[in-house]
Amino acid sequence: MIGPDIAGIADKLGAAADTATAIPQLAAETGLDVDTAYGVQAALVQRRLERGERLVGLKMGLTSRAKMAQVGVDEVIWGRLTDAMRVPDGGAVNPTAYIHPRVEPEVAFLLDRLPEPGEPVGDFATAVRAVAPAIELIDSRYADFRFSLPDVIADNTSAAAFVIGPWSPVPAGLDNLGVLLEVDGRVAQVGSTAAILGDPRRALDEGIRLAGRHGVRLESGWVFLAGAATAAVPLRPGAHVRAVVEKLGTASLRASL
Ligand code: 0L1
Ligand code: MG
Repeated sequence: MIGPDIAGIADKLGAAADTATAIPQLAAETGLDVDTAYGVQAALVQRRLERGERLVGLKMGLTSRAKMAQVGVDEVIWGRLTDAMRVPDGGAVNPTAYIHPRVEPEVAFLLDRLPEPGEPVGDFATAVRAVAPAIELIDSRYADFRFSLPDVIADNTSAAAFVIGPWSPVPAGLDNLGVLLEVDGRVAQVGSTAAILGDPRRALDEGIRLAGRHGVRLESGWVFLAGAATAAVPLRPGAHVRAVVEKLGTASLRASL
């Protein structure tokens, strides 16, 4: 039996991102399942690497109930981050370069000494060198931000850009820190790091486990976005967005007009 055309689907998703043009969902029509969708994601990111981008980390998606409810999907997923997706803290993005950008407050880890594949993270402070507040900019390449689980996995879990705030040493607890997402100085979302799988440290175990199933090993020096603490909000032209995470500080970005 002939399977889905992985390269062809990756080309469609890549072109949608490059031209900021939404496309219809692909999974049902092409017979994509979760495993094949991760193959599409690898091919999609490979296109970026072939044009000179570097793999700099991993992100977890749908780690909170709010996010799962927002998109109608109920499994944790992971995607790949490249250097071209990183926006300096306080920097600007052009919202017209995206289809329907949304922003969400996250917690980032700077990875250090990770366990062997298949092993759980024993000592978190050994595996993670530093933590930071972060903003993820997500942009589904599918029309109306609607997709099935294989669709969103193939689309690199809607990854588009990210901002990392100042790194701090790993604090004693990360499991119930207050989180705000402010837009133009007003609070748009309120949450807690507890929304990230009960404790964002759990996201690292999940990332190692789930990526390992597809032969991907996390590396020292990589960034790891543990997941969003609230639902995502649309990024409007001219908006100033700030994520505030208790004990960790802030990360911000501006959308140009
Ligand atoms: O980072 C995320 O949680 C996004 C995962 C994909 C779902 C979405 O696009 O909202
Ligand atoms: Mg996210």
